[in-house]
Amino acid sequence: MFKGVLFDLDGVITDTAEYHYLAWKKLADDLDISIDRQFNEKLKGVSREDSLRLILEHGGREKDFSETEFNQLAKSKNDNYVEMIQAVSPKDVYPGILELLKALKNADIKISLASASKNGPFLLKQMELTDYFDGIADPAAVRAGKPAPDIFILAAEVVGLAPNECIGIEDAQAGISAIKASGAFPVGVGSAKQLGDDIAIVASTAELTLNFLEKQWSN
Ligand code: B16
Ligand code: MG
Repeated sequence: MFKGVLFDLDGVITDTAEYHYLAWKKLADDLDISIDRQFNEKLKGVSREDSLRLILEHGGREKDFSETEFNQLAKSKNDNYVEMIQAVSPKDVYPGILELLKALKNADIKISLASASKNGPFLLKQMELTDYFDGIADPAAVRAGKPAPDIFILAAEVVGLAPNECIGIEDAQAGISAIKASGAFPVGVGSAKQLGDDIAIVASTAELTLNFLEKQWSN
């Protein structure tokens, strides 16, 4: 039996992806770079700085900004994003997630956060989920972001486990690659087309029950 579950946040616990998109879209518009929802798929699970790099490359403007300007652009996107997420509340928790967290707690299975977002702790607080988490991996403390395994390795470590004792849940391609590379057992939220046909996938978080996870683990 698995001893821990490592949760991605954006796209698994709640839908903040739309706010990230709107905040990046505003920044891109200001820079005369055109991005759409399809391009945004590439930014899911990717760190703030790497996302900005991808957007600037997409617009052919990767050489146009000094380091200070780059950092200002990243800050301006985040300021805008943080303003949007003040409205996040317990109502925004995806279906089935609260029930799953309760079931995991009852079964004495460790719960850890493996989000690339530096706003993760604030979002958990807004959704009143902080107390369910035994540990939170600090994305600022890892060298390489997803698809590198670091954040999942750290998420397991902060709850005293090895990745291969844990299930990792992700909605992004980069995140599934990170889980696989860490040695944890991947479960995807989304479609096989996006995430690959070689892993367990649910179309909705409502399907993420303890029973479902146990079945996948023992298969
Ligand atoms: P922040 P996750 C990721 O969260 C998002 O999917 C990604 O779009 C975002 O750029 C990244 O967090 C960094 O977020 O700017 O708030 O630090 O999916 O890993 O929970
Ligand atoms: Mg995600």
